[in-house]
Amino acid sequence: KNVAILGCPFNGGQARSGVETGPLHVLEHGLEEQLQSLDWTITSCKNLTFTPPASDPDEGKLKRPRFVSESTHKVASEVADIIKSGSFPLTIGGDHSLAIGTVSGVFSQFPDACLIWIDAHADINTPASTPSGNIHGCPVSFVMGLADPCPPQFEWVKPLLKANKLAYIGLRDVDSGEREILKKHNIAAYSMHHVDKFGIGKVVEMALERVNPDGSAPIHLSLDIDALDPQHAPATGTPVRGGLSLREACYICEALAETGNLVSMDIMECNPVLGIDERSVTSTISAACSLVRCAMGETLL
Ligand code: DIR
Ligand code: MN
Ligand code: MN
Ligand code: MN
Repeated sequence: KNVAILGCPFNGGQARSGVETGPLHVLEHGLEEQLQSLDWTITSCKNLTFTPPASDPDEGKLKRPRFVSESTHKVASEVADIIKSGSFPLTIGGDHSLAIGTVSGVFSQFPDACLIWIDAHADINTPASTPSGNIHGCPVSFVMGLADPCPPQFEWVKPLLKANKLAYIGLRDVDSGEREILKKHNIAAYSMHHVDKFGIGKVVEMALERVNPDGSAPIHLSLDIDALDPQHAPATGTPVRGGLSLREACYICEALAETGNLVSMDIMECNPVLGIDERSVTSTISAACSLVRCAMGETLL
């Protein structure tokens, strides 16, 4: 069991600074030691550096397109290299636009993989539908090739993700343009309503059945900490009330670990600067570390 930790102190996909300090806080919380005690060998632990271009005018509504494109391109090649070297890429954000890179890297190496996206938001806005212009609300549309036309800065992004290989859990703040996309492409999307109605166990089972019916596909997990209810993870850029309990989110991670098919994970959008006090920062970071441990084999008994 080899893991390579990729710290991505990147904030260019949204407007609130501080999210770039997420990786440092997560590592300072002792994540490496925690993974070692789960019998993982840490083959590398590096922090990428991201430098914004001198000039980065909007592309249509999209903000900081060059910075996001160059940064995520770098992440894509790092993630692909980690997989080639036989390690599990654990990518720590940074904002969720980074997933343009992680998903591109994973799917370049595992073309038949599926993607489980745990988030309050669907992050599937296109350059046309985005209400904010923040690219962290768009990464899924980019890796599916729904951005039509593809913004010139992102021509390197290949449409590697098919609609039937994507499932969401935890949604509760979905823009109207995103709803149309989810419906049009018949994407497996489980909102908090479904979690309430069926329970988290059944929801995970249904999600996996949709994207991975024969149970053999490699799985990439992309986890936005704002999927958690703000009572458990307050220090994040776009908190939305009515979210997953810490146990529900841990359960998702445990269930994915149990499949034995998890090949890569992202933990994104911890913003320590937005914690109102030390306790709210610590609870957010410690929740993030718990989720990673659950996905990487920690069990309660
Ligand atoms: C909104 C918010 N859907 C947008 N998205 C967020 O800006 O596209 N994603 N916060 O994490
Ligand atoms: Mn986000
Ligand atoms: Mn989110
Ligand atoms: Mn997100």
